[in-house]
Amino acid sequence: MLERSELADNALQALHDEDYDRPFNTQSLNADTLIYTRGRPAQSLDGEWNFCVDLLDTGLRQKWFTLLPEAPEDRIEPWDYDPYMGDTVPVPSCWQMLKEKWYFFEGSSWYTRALDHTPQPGRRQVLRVGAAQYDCKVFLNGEFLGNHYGGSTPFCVELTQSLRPGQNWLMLCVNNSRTLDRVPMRNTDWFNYGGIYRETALYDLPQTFVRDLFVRLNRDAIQVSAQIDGDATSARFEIPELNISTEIPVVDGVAEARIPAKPELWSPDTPKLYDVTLRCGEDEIRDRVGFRTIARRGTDIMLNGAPIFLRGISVHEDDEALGKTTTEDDLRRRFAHAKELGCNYLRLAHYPHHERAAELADELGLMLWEEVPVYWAIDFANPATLRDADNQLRELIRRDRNRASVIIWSIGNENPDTDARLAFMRQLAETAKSEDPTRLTSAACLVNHARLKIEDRLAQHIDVIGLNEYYGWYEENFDELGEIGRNSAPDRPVVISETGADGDHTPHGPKRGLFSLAYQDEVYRKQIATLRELDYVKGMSPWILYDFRVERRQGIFQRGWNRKGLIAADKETKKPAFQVLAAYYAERAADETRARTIPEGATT
Ligand code: GCB
Repeated sequence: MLERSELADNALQALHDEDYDRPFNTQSLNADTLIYTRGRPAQSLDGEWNFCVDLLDTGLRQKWFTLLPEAPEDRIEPWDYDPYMGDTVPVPSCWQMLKEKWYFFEGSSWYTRALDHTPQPGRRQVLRVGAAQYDCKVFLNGEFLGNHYGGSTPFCVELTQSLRPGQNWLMLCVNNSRTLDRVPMRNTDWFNYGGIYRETALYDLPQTFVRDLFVRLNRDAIQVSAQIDGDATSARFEIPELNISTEIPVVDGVAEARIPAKPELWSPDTPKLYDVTLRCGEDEIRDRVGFRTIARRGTDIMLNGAPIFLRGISVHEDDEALGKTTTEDDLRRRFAHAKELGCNYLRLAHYPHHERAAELADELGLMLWEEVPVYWAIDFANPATLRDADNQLRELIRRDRNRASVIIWSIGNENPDTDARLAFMRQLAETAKSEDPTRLTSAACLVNHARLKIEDRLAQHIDVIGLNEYYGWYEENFDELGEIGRNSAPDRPVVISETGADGDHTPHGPKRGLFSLAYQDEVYRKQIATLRELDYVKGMSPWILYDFRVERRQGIFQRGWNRKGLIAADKETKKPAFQVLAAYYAERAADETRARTIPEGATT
């Protein structure tokens, strides 16, 4: 099909053109086209979409997006894809979880659905996709509207100019190939899911609307920065509970104000949130925002001016049945387990998780580390890769910078200490500070195993040194961990961003030695005994809350799973190490409460 149609310049062009995708790799949908959508009415586009996997990229070569609905018997060419009939899949979902034959499929897939539209004069229509893994090209009624890179951040595309009255056809080409220039690259220790796996929605906006809003505490004031699209001279900002109702002038599309205020501070113990509204002309966005400060002082992490210890756990976005698709129940269960463990903090590894996670953490009083997938080997010398990583970081920050729960932006994980990597990561650290100067930056840094010392040039460019160490697992000699502790004198806080061991809880699991539950339990005990002696360690997020699916683990005890979870992949079965960590965190929490309630100088 189409090889012989007038769409190709000559009959065989589509078969010979290996640059077929170049016109569509524009990355034109990015942080600058993102729209802040919290509190806005939306028309959900979730539900059944027509679907087809496309291993050979025939769709882009043949321009499937130009196919317009035509009854099969009226067609004058044989179609290689039927966008308007045939297989459907639910959106959101990961295709691997839907059919066995799609389990290992990596490549392009096509999603098509109808969109009914009644045009209203003076309104603008915007499609928002919560996340599509990894590259997504958007077409409407045969027209290419834009392309997004990055598998875990949202993107928006304006449809206004291309929408027709009546029925429209929306087609998304989603590609999850692992390539050298992407972020992450080809090799990861998690499963490479594919698809539109977060919510899709249509927003109906007035001509002039609020594109972006950033609200935060700045000493004795609330600082508001908003970006307005269209003509506006002022916007009204309100926090009724604080008696704030302020008209902010809009100059060149920017509204900026510093409003004196003394809000009750957000903390894990008192997760206080305020209703916040910004109105501009006919447009309005609403959010619930908490106010707090987070800073570093020497080797301390200070929350609202007082030192804290981050009692954390790492977590992936992974589910036995749903893959990367996240549900409200799943998030609530995850946070309930974290609380049961005694956590006040979670590391959302290794990519931006569903935005609902930070909203819920705001409500429940949990602090978060959020991360971009600059993981292991990345093409650090490639400017296109840097542009992609930088954009993913901006999108994450713009999505979540009104969430009090988020205290750390992490810019990478276990990257080799080369000059190219340092330049790449310094740029990301600068981006994080320019997008949001109110939070801490971090990255999982390196230990010099030969010199037994924390040694990573990146450490100077971030606020908190994340450290992944697996003494007792990948590193055999446990005593070396204590030695690293003694040999290192970091000038800023260290958080143990990972440590742990696999434990196979199934009947296949061994009774002792590596992969046994007893061994995992023992590693936790030893880690805790060593780390508690290091006064610059200001938190930990052991690896990991739940077992998770991964292609690169095929040992007899792994069988396609990373089994370092404190809870098995069923998200129910707790392993004994869970209680070991819970006991330590209970002890730390009790110490903190005692320190807060006993006046300084008093003896017990
Ligand atoms: C790490 C990685 C993490 C892996 C973990 C492991 O250092 O950061 O992604 O899953 O170790 O289990 O080996």
